Amino acid sequence: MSKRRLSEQQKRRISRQRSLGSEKDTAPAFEQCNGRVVSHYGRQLEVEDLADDSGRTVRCHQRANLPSPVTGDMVIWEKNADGSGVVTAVAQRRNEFSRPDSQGRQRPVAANLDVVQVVIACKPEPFANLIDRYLVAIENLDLQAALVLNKIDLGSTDSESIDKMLSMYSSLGYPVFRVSAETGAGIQDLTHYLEGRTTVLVGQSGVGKSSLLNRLAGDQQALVGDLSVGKDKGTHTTTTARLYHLSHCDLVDSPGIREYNLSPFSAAQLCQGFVELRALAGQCKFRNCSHQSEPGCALGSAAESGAIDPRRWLSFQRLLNDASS
Ligand SMILES: Nc1nc2c(ncn2[C@@H]2O[C@H](COP(=O)(O)OP(=O)(O)O)[C@@H](O)[C@H]2O)c(=O)[nH]1
Ligand SMILES: [Mg+2]
Ligand SMILES: [Zn+2]
Repeated sequence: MSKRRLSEQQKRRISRQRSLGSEKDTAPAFEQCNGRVVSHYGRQLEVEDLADDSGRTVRCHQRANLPSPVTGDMVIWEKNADGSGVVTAVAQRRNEFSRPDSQGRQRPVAANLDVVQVVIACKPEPFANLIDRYLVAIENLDLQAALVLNKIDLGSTDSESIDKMLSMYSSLGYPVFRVSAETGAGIQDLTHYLEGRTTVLVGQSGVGKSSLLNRLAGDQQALVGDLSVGKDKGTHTTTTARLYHLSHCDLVDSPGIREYNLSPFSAAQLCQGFVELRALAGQCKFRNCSHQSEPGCALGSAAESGAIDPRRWLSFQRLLNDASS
């Protein structure tokens, strides 16, 4: 057989790839999709049938050669005779939020988002750099970040410094909310902000993400109640992100993580990720400035003059120290 001729197997594979839209230019548009991935368990997907407003979901398998869909992905699926489904194409993602797995590989958590809401709590207290790490990741993905302090009903031994820190983030332009999922304090403002958007809740395990989801669901709690809060109930929600349609917004509850142990950012990603440093990074005396106490460093001068918050500067320096290149 001539080398230039494709084998029957190759031909079949190519035509299958085309029909499945696994290539960028053949991926279906959102309008063509009849399903949205609500959650996934291994290779099994729970897909919302978009044919009507019922919110009905179908258990689907995915065709083997498809890129792994994640929560929030728009898909085309077909019904099997047994009532289950098969996902045959995945639309090009508008964006995705990813984080490293235990081996340090970036794994997408959810796709097609408007906001990444970083949840912290008075207890457990956020560990150093956590918020800045999240913000660097979010800024580099070109997503909108918002900060939520939960459990304000508990107070904190250090509530003054947490408050000062949040005010600083607010002055950088980040929306900041102080709430209690327990008492409902501050929830109205947050509800207002989330309206019409798709938001993923991220943050350390135990900060109250699932509780917030429940509180935000209000009288729709039945929708999420049995699946979210607690260690014993709905165990699958602790291992995979899940999309919920509330009457006013879409929320993705993500599994808790003990730490946000990112593979190190590059220096360029850090400059991009610290919004107050972004514009300064091109103004250093040396083009290859490492921003670690070189003469003529525009960032260093700004820090010295007090134009940059000392805590943020310290955090930037620490992350720079671990920078990959
Ligand atoms: N006091 C208080 N406890 C809360 C609040 N929100 C959540 N909790 C508790 O914090 C624990 C962890 O909540 P959970 O929603 O499972 O956190 P997740 O791991 O981030 O989803 C649970 O025992 C909740 O009852 C709050 O606003 N105030
Ligand atoms: Mg949870
Ligand atoms: Zn510099």
